[in-house]
Order: sequence, then C-alpha cells, then structure tokens
Amino acid sequence: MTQSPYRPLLEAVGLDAHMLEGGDLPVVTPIDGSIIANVASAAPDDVAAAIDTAEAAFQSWRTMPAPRRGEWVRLLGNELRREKENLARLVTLDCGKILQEGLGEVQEMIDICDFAVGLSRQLYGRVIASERPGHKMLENWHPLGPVAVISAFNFPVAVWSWNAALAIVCGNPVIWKPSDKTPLTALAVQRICERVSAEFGEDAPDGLCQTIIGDADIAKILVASPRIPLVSATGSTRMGRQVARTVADRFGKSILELGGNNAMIVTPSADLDLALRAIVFSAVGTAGQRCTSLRRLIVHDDIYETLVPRIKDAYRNVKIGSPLDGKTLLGPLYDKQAFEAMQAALQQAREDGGVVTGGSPALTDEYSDAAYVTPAIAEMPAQTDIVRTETFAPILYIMRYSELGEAIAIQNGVPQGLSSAIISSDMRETEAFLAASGSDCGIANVNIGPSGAEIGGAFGGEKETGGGRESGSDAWKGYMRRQTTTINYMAELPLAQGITFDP
Ligand code: UN1
Repeated sequence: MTQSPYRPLLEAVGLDAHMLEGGDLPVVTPIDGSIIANVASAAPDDVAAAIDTAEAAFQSWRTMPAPRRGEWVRLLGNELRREKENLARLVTLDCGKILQEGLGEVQEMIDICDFAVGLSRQLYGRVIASERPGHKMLENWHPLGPVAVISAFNFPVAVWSWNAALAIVCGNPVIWKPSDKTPLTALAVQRICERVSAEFGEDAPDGLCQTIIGDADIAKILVASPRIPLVSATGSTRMGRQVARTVADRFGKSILELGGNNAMIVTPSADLDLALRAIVFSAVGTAGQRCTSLRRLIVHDDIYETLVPRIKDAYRNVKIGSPLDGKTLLGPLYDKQAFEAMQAALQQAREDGGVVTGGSPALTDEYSDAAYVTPAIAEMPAQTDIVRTETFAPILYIMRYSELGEAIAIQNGVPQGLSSAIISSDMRETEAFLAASGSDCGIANVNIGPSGAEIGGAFGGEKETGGGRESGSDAWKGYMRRQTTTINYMAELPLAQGITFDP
C-alpha cells in the first residue's frame, strides 16, 4: 500500500505503524474516500478476555475513594488539553466533520472531565425521615461494574467521554466498542488512557479503560454478557431496539441515545437574523449528521416569505470543501451510501409534493471517491412519512403553520423525541412551548437551535430516541446502583406500617 499523506498526523497522535497496517479492517477517510489504515479487529475471545480484565479492575476500583478516582479523570482532562489540536484533526480525518467542530468535540471531552472531577466529590446520597422512632433511613450510591460504551461515527470520541468520565468516577471500568467506521480516534484515545493510567500510578488497575475494535457482532457479545451491568449505546433506533431487548432480557441496564428528528418553530415575533444563524448552523453543521441536527423547520405564515428566501440565500453561500480547510462550513457526508440515502429521501419528498432546492453532488472532480453535496431544502405541503424519518444528511424540511398549537403538534408528530427549539420574542409562546403540553423532547431550547448542547445538562430524548440521559445534571445516577438502608438504633423492633407480630 502506498503511504497515505495523512500518516504524519496518525503518528503524531501516537498511532504506530504496526497499529495501522496489516489489519483486516480498512479505514477510509470521508475527506477523499481513500484508505488511510488497515487496523485489526477483535475476535470473540478478545471480548471475553476484555470482560475478565474489566471485572478484575472493578474489584479494586470500586473501593478506591471517589475523589481519588476523580484524579484519574483530572489527568485525562490534562492530556486532552495537550492533545486537543491533534486529536481534533484526527476526528476530522476519521469522520469528516469540519475542524472547528472537531475542536468542539474534543472540548466537550475536556468539559465533561472537569464536570466529572467535581462530581467525584459530590456523589451524594440522602438521609430519609423514617416513620419509626429510633430509626434512620439512608440512600447510598455504589459502583455498578463494567460499563460497555457503544458509540457512533458522527461523534467518534465525545460520546465515549460523556460515558467514560462519569463511569470512572462512579467506580466502573469501561469497555468501548467504537463505530467500525472511526476506529482511529478510538485507538488514539486508548493510547491517551494508557498514558493517564501510567501517570496515575500503581493503583490504576489494568484494563480500567479498554477499546475493542469490531463490527456489530463484536458489540453483540458485550450487549449479551450478564457480566456487563450497563450498556450505553448511541446510534440508530434499529440498533437501539436490539440492544434494549437483549439487555432487558438479562435484566441489565441500558442508556440509549438513538435517532433524533429535531424541529424548530419560528414564530412571527422571532428575531430573524438570529433565527437564520441558528438554522444554518444546526441544519448544515456536521453535514446534517448530528443526532441533534435541525431537520424540520416550522415557520409561521406571516414570516414564511421573508425567512425562507433568506435561508436559501445563505445556503447558496455555504462554503463546501475539505473539512481540514478553515474556511469550509460544509464537509463531506460520511460515504456514498449516505449520499444515496439523501438522494432517495429527496426523491420521496418530491413525490410527496415537496419543492426541493440543493442536494446535488459537489466537488466531484476534485474528490471523485468522496460524498460532498450541496445542502438541501425541501418545502413540504405536509409532514409526510419521509419528513417523519431521520435521514442523516443536510436536508431541511420546511413546513408552514398558522396557530402555535398546530406548530407544536407538528413538532411532536414524529416517532423521535431528542431535541427541539422555538425562536420567538413572545414570552407567552416560549412558555407554551416549554410547558407540559409543549415540546415532548428531552431537550427544548429557546432562541438557540436544537444542536450544540453543553455537557452540563442531561443529554438524551424520549420516544424512539430511547429515553437515556448522559453527561450532566444527575445522569451519573445511571452509572451506579442505589442502595436503601434502614438503621435501628434502639433496643426495640417496631415494624413499619404499624404491624404487630409477637412470636
Ligand atoms: C450526537 O449527535 O450524537 O448537542 C450528539 C450536540 C452535541 C452532541 C450531539 N453536543 O449537538
């Protein structure tokens, strides 16, 4: 194989030649569709061995004081700060998102490390009032055991970090099965974790963080194992349904982050300059391949003719190109399959009476093996089935409304429930959107787009999005087991509920 021009970058992040050559899994960069490495995927036995190692690591890690566990994550954050630029470039190379977003993704990793370090001193239980005299009730949180993290290609490292940083301060080793489309970033992060453990010292157990490269069959072994009490999976609803069933069958826990079909409502009082920026970033960013990407725009009749032409103008000016080029706003789709799926969706939209602009191939002379495309707008007469389907591509379906209640019904009228937004300067409208009868999503934003969440909040959504929550707020509780304790500090034994029982 001739050496890829990207090889120096791979070496800069600690990936040695022996990790990049001779393996069975070709790694393609979406930038130009070329093969940049051939990495080795794991065998089923390797998975069993990884679970053994993780179980052994759990024995010591679970009794390590949580603030000391936080120290490991603090060192990880430090390493990520040092590696930010290189790792971001690798993210761009591996999944094709523009460098600004690659940098943002690594920053999200750093942010969650900071959050988790603080959390390591705040894994609070509670004291509960007992109904019995001389009794005390407590709730205590304990480590759970090895956690499997299954992540998708579009956030090849951040998703792992939201799970891993929390899991580790909560006392759990982590086994990571990254997308087989983006193994290089995972291998680079694995290298970083090994450095962190070396720096941490002897009490970092072997296999605190492990990475297993492989396809869905490898993931299935982890998912089915009763020795993995928690599986956190990010990806398609189809994948999540299988994971949910398998894990439920063995009474394990799962955290599912599945499809999104995120909408924005733009009301007559909206600041349209702000709306325009929010729309373009969230619909075109990451080439429409975020779970939180804006896919459906619901625009009030009174402003439709003003706003929609402005969006079309902005779309015409979006700079398409290599994601490594600082001026590019729209990089490639992951591959030609994604391009075909986008074309099929646009064709269906036309058949449903939609008027489509954009969505044509771009830069085909320069990058014949890659999948660059102009961002698409589909003005729809109604919310048809294709609009209700998540297509991972920069397609923005636009619909009209006249009453806010109607707009909220359209917004909620899809199987997914991840993120949502309203752009409005009218407090009555924004509060109606946020009320119990408003957006049914896990994330509901006002005057910002649906994508680009900060790590401080719990991240996840309802319905077919899977119901899981990761990242901030009290999402850490998903990575621990809850124990309720009643302590009697007197010499009598009164029973709860006033029961008398005198043998
Ligand atoms: C995803 O698309 O899988 O809110 C996650 C956002 C990012 C995370 C997206 N913080 O867009």
